[in-house]
Amino acid sequence: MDDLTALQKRSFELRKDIVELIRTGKAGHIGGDMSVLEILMTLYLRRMRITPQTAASPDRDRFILSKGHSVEAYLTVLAAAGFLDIAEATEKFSQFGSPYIGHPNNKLPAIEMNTGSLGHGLPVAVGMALAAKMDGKDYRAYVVMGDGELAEGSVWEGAMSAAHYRLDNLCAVVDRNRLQISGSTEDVMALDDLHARFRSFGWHVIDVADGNSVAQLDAAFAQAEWHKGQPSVLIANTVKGCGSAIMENKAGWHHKVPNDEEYQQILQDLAARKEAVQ
Ligand SMILES: Cc1ncc(C[n+]2csc(CCOP(=O)(O)OP(=O)(O)O)c2C)c(N)n1
Ligand SMILES: [Mg+2]
Repeated sequence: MDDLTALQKRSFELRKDIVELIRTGKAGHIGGDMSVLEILMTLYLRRMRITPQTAASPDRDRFILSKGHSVEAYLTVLAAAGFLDIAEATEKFSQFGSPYIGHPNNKLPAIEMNTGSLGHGLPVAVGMALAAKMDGKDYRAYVVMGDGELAEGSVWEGAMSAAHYRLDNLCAVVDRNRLQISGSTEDVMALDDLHARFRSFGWHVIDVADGNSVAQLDAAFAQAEWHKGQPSVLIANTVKGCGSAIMENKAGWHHKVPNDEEYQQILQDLAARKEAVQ
């Protein structure tokens, strides 16, 4: 089995970690955790130049999870990359006084920015990428946004400035799961043709047909690294709740703690999906 297939298989173990974290903390945005997981895995376990040893280096790649409500997936992947201990994070998740709170907390290693109020990650990532250019450094800046998040006007101010400054060291990812908190993005605030919108803002657009495929994401991030003169955006077509049919593509699973029966079903589904990866 090659490395990418092994990573794809591992995604189902990490999905189980996410479910355990949410059940212990009695809170969590499970749907968006499941859609964004492979994006975070590909970045932290394949592409980004950052390790626990270099987390404070001025040359590290920068990352912002702008859709901060997916913190459970983020903690799980940070643990898989060696930045923190998943058992400790699970035990303390959502406890009073704990650093493992319901949105990213920059008191933890590798977390650059507290997020949760949607629409702020891209503008800050633009500043990071611009700073690299001004300082003559070659680190890259990555930001992951939700598709519902794109209704925030600040995203488009950031998009405009990234193209203006030709920030080819900036790569944005849209977790295009087609749902936001209360229903379909196309009903709440329509985005299509999203590719054309980003192109018209001066971005290099890369479509990722299956945004839950580590192999497809890995190739797309590589393409973004080669592309010069423009910022790149990956439009990653993901499945909200990916991993179990009871959660998939259902707006009601945006924020939800699985009950005992749902929990058993999810574990069964994750085991079957893991088995099916060859
Ligand atoms: C400025 C702001 N407005 C509203 C919210 C409440 N909120 C939390 S998650 C969410 C939906 C986001 O949808 P999307 O970006 O598509 O996330 P995903 O589907 O990946 O979970 C909303 C409206 C927020 N966190 N910040
Ligand atoms: Mg969404």
